[in-house]
This record gives sequence, C-alpha cells and structure tokens, in this order.
Amino acid sequence: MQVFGSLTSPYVRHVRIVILQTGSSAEFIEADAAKSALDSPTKKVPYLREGDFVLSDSSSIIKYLREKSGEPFIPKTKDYDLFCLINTLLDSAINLFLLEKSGLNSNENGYLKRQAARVEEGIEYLSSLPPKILAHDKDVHLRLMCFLAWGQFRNRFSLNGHDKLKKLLDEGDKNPLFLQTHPPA
Ligand SMILES: N[C@@H](CCC(=O)N[C@@H](CS)C(=O)NCC(=O)O)C(=O)O
Repeated sequence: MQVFGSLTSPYVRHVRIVILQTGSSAEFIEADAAKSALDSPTKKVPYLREGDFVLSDSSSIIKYLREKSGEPFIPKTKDYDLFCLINTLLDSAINLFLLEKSGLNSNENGYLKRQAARVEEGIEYLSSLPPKILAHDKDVHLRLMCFLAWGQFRNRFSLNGHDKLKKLLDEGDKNPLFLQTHPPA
C-alpha cells in the first residue's frame, strides 16, 4: 500500500499521523502537483494506491486506515459535522492560498472575499466552542490541529484573540507524532 502526498499539505499531514498511530505498513511517497495531476482523478494529494484499489481523499484514506486497524472513524454525527466544517474552512483557506500563489488577488473578487470571510468567521465559531467538543473525537481534533498549524505555517490567519484554539495548538505541538510530521522549514 502506498500513500502519495506533499510534506506541507495539512490533509496529507493528518494521513501521515494516522499511518504512524495505526502502525500501518503504508509506504509514504512524496508527490507534487504534477504527479498528482497524472495519478489521481482529483489531481490533489493525498491519494492511496493498493494494487488496483485507489482512494483519492484524505477522509476516505483515514477511514480505511482506521477501520483496517480495528478502530472506528468518527462514529458520532455531531463530531462528523464538525470534521466537515473544519474541512470546509481548510478547503477555502487552501484555495485562496493557491489562487494567490498563481497571481490572483482575492481582494478584487466578491466570491474570493466570501471565501476569506468563511475562514475568519469559521475560526470565530470554532473558538466559541468548548474545548472538550473540539477534542471529543481524535480525528476531528487532529484535523483541527492540522488546519490551525497550516494556517500559522503559511501565515494565512492569526490566532490572536483565540486563546482556546492557541492553547489546543500549543498542546498539540507537544505530541511526538505531530512534531514528527511538521512541514519542513
Ligand atoms: N478533499 C481533499 C482536499 C485535498 C487538497 O486540497 N489537497 C491540496 C494540497 S493541500 C492539493 O493537492 N491541491 C492541488 C490543486 O488544488 O490543484 C482531501 O481531503 O484530500
């Protein structure tokens, strides 16, 4: 089994942590946008290959790895909804980052401004939730950590005034698997 991805992607980071947590024999292979454009139907990373079996989204890959090791994947609907919400914010933040990298100015476009507002207001919402809800399910918690850490790594948003989220991230930063999967400087 092989998992392809980049070392800076927050989606890939979550998958890499789950590979380590579950003791999976999956081999991690670095893949850039050019390789994923040829290899994955979504042209995104991560993706997984096991013979003819292909998975093309971090969520299905994590579900597969967890269930293969006898663990459930986000069984509670409210936890799953929070996981989807974090993914929505992450998708918007990543798209804005990639669009700006390719030369588009998000301040000049109404829909892109809406994406930026979604990220800011989504962070406000997450910040208003009790920490125990954010940490109730291990994959929701990990996805949140990967999102917040990526936002700091790429300077995409500030956690000033969001002390609860900052504390969660500081605690996550002490986790050895989180440290081991830190994006390269
Ligand atoms: N829903 C996907 C999102 C993956 C994703 O957006 N990956 C980014 C890297 S962080 C990517 O490969 N983007 C390339 C592109 O948009 O062309 C997942 O959870 O795996």
